[in-house]
Amino acid sequence: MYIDKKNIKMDFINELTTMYSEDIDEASNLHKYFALAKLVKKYSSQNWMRTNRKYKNTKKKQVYYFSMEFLIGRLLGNNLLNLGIKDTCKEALSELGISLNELEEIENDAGLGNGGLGRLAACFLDSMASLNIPGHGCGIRYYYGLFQQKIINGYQVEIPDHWLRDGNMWETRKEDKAVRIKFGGNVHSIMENNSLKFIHENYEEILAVPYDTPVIGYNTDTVNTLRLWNAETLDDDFDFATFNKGQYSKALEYKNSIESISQVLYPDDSKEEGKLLRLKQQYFLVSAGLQSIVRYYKKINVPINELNKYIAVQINDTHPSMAVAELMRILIDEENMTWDESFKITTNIMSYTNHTILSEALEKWPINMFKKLLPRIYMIIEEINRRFCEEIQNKYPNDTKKLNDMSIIFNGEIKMAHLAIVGSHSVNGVAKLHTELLKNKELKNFNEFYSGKFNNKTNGITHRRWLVKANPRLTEILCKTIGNQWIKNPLELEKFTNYAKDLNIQNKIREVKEKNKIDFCNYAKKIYDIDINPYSIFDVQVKRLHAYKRQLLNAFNILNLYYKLKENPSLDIIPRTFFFGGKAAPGYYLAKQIIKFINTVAVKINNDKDAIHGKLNVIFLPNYSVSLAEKIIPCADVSEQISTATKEASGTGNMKFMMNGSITIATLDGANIEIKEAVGDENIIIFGMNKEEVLSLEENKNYKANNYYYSDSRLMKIINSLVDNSLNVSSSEFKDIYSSLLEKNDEYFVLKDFDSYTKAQDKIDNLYRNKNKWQKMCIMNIGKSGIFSSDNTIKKYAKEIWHV
Ligand code: 26Q
Repeated sequence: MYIDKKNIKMDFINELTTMYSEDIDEASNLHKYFALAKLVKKYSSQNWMRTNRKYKNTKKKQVYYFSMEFLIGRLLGNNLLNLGIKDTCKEALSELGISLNELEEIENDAGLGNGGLGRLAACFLDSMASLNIPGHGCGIRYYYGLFQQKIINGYQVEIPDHWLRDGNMWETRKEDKAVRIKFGGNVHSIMENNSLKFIHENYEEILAVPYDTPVIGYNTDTVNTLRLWNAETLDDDFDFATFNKGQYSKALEYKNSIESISQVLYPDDSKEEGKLLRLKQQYFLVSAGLQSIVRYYKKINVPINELNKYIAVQINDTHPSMAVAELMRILIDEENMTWDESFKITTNIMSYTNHTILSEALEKWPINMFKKLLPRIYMIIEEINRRFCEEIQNKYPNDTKKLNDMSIIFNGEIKMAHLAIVGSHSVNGVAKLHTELLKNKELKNFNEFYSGKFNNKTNGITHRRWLVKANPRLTEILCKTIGNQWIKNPLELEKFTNYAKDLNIQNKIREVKEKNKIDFCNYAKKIYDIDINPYSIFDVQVKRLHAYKRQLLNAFNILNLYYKLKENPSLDIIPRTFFFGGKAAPGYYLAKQIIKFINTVAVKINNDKDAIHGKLNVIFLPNYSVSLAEKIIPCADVSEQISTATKEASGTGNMKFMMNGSITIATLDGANIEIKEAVGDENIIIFGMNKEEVLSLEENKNYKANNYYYSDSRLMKIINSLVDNSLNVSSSEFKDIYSSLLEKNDEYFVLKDFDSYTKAQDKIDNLYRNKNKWQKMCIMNIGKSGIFSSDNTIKKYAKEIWHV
C-alpha cells in the first residue's frame, strides 16, 4: 500500500472527526493519539487479513509462542516504523501542527511481563513477522500489567498498572472465537467400544475470550497475531434466577472471582510459592490456546493425527508447560486418538525454553492442589510419568536415585520442568554457558537420557526497536556510512567496524551520544525535576532488582569512590553519573532494601557538594519499563552486567547497550561471554570470578565472606556504614543487607569480586580519557552487535526446532 503525506493528513483528520467529532484545535493529545493509532491499525488491516488468508490456504506450518508474559511496551512508533511510514507521518503531523513524539508519549506501555523473559517474547514476535515466519503469540490479557513503581522517601511503592483505562486501540475482541475452560469436578472412566473413555463431570466452566493484536513485520506484508485471552463468565451462568432470588451481589461476586483469572500479572520474576490463582492462570492460557488451535485446524480440514506437520508450540519457560498434558487431553478425550499416537504428536509439536539455572526456582506444584483444580490433567501427567519412569528403570535398572531425581512427580509435588522436558522434542537454554550448565549440571540426567534433545539458542533483541526506533541519531549515521541494508539484515552492521579508526565517524558517534544525553537530561528535568550533568560518564545498571544481579556491588563501588573523594577532594576522576533502575518483586524484602540503600547513598552523595565538586552523582530512575529503557539505553556510556558468574541465564539488556555503543563492564556470565567473543577482549571490560571459580567455591563451601570484610579496610568501612548512622538513616534500616553479607556468608560473592570490580571501574575511567580509543571501542561494539539481533535467534529456532 502506498501512503503519502497527503493521505495521512486527510485520513487522520477524518479519523478525528469520526471518532470524536473534533477538529485538530479542539482535540486533546489523547484523542489525537487514539485517532492516529486507529488509523495505523487500519493501514495494516488489509495485510492482516491477507496474511491470515494465506496461512489458511497454504496450510504452511505455523508457530505458536506460548508465554505467560509479553512485555510489548508501546506500539505506535514501532508500527509506524515497521509499516515504513514513520518519517512521512511525522512530517504530515507536523504540517498539522502536531508533534508525533508527543503523541507517542501518550501511549501506555503494554507491560504484560516482568523482565527479560517477557521482553524476549515481544522481540521474537517482531522478528517472526519481519522474517515472514507464520508465528503468533499466545498469552493472557492481564487487566493490570506489572505494577508501576514510585519511589517515596527512597522506598519502592507499588501502584496498580491500569494500562487499559483509556482503552486499547490495537486490540480486537473476537467473542465469536471464545472457548470454554473447565476447572475442578471429578473424572470417571467407562468402557465404550472396547476402549476406556474418561468422563469429566461437575466442573466449573468459564469463558476465554481472545483479543487479537496485529504484529506488523518490518518492510513486508506479513502481519501476524498476538492473541491474548480474557477470562469471563458464561452468560448462562450469570443468570437471572440468581438475581431473582435477590442474590444480586452474590452473582457479581461470582463474576469477579472468574474474572480475577486474567486480572493481574504476578509481579515475581523468579517464583511465587504455590498460588492457586497462578495455577488457574497457567491452565487457562494453555487450554484456551490449544483448544482454539485445534478448532482452527479442524475447521480447515487438517487431519488432527497429522497436526505436528502443521504447528509448532514453543513454551516459554515452564509456566505454560501444562500444554503437554492439555494437548494429550484434547487428542485422547476429544479426538479419540490412542495414547501412543497422541504422545508422539504432542512431543513433536512441543519445545521448551529454559530461562533459569537456579534449581530452587524450578517450578513445582503440590499434588493435592493440582488434582483438585485439574483432575483430568493430573491423571494424564501421572500416566506420562508412569511410562517415563518405566523407561528410566529399563535403562538404569535398580538406580533409585536416578529414578527419584528424574521423576515428574516426587515427594508430593509435580516438577513442571520435568514434564516439559519429557513432553517436548527440544529443550533449549538461552546462552552458551547457560545451555552448558543445563546439560552438564542442572539437567545432566535428562541430557544423558535424551541425547540430542538439548540445544542452545542464544537470546537476541530486535534491532528495529532497540536501535532504529530508540536511537534515530545513531541510525542516521549508520545509514549514511554503510547504507540501510543492515535494517533488513543486521549482520551487515559488521561493515561499521571498518570505520573504527575513522576520526570523522568517531567524532560523529561521540556527538550522537552527547545529544542523546542532553535530551535525556532535559527529559529528567521535566519529569523528575532533577539536574544531571550531560558531560559526565553515564554509567547505567537497569534491570530487575535481584541479589544475583548485584546492584549492591555497584553501590559499594560508588560508596568507595565517595569515601576516596572525601579523603582527597582533588582526586582526579572523570565526572560520573551512576544510574539505576529496576523493580523489586513486592515480597522480596532484600531487593527492596537494596533500592532504599541505593537511594540513601544517592541522597548522601548528591547533597555533599563540597566533597564532590560535581564529580559523582547517583540517580535511581523510578518505574523502569520498556519505554524508559528506550530513553536511557541510547545515552549510556557504560553498561553494567555484573551478575555472579553462572547466575544470569543470558541477559538481554547487555545486548541492547552494546548495540547503542556502550562499553560493557561485565562478569563472564550468560551472553556477556558471547559479547566478549564478538567484540574481542580489548573492547569490553571483564572482571571477577569465572564460572569455574564460582562453582568450585560453591562446591568446596570454603568461602568466608568475613575474611574479606576484615582484610579490606574499604569493605569494612562500606559495610559498617550499613549499620552505623553514617548514612543518616536508622541503624536497622539495612540490617538484612548486612546479615546477607556477613551472617549468611554473601551467597553471590559481592565481597569476593569487589576488589576486581573497583579495578575494572578504574580502567573505565582511564579509557574514557583517551577519546579516540573509547570511540573506537564504541564503534566495534555497534558493528558487532548484529549477531545479537533476535532475527538471527529466530532463524535458528525456525531451522533447528520448528522446522519452518
Ligand atoms: C514463576 C512462578 C510464579 C510467579 C512468577 C514466576 C516467574 C515469572 C517470571 C518466574 C520467572 C520469570 C521470569 C524470568 C526471567 O525473566 N528470566 C530471564 O530470562 C531472560 C530471557 O531468556 C534471560 O536473559 C535472563 O537471564 C533471565 O533471568
